[in-house]
Amino acid sequence: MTAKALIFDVDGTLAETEEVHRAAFNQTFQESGMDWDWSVHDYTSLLETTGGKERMRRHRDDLAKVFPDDEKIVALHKIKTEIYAKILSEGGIQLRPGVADLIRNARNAGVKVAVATTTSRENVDALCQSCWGYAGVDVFDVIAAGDEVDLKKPAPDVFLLALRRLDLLAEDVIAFEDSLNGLRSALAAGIKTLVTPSMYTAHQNFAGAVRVLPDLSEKNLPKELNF
Ligand code: XBP
Ligand code: MG
Repeated sequence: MTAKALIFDVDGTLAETEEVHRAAFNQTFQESGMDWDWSVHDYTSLLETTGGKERMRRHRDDLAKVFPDDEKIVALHKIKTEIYAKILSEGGIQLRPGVADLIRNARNAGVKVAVATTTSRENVDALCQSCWGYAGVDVFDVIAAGDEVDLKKPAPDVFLLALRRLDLLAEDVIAFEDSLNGLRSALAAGIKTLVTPSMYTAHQNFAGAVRVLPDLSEKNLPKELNF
């Protein structure tokens, strides 16, 4: 399983950020005078829809409402992104075990590291600043974000974009994902994928993954990834 690059999902894989996203959504709803308030249970099911705007549209449609309309959802999502960045800037999150070492060791060994995420580049930067103290481009060689592609995960688009930017083939890389939508996306791009389930995805079935690991600590990694 030798690789020229590692491609990481962000939410749930680098850190348990979905709890921060959920808090940011709920604060947005409250500040906007809405009665939406997503519990962990609600959010587990809502996460089947990737992307924050798409998730809000789905919730509105589930309620069979017309408000908030799509334009309002774009405005709500802007507020949510600001709140998310603020929570992270206050030190609201830590990387999952093994992530920092794996990324540092890979780079030191000349293996490239990339991101393929549903969230925005803005949110990747907020996480990198909070956890590494650097912008995303200083932590990763390549960033491919959800707002840069036509179709979000489980479509392969964001992984294909990461491969193009790395100038590598699918067979040259390994992906790291925490969710079934992410696994499907990476597999559809033809990429071998390791899964580290997160708090919202532990119940999912990861058939097709090369490994399912509790986390990315050195002791759990296949020897080819102990750089
Ligand atoms: C993560 C997501 C994202 C975040 C919110 O999926 O679906 O939508 O929940 O981010 P993955 P935005 O980990 O598979 O990439 O609100 O910026 O869309
Ligand atoms: Mg994820």
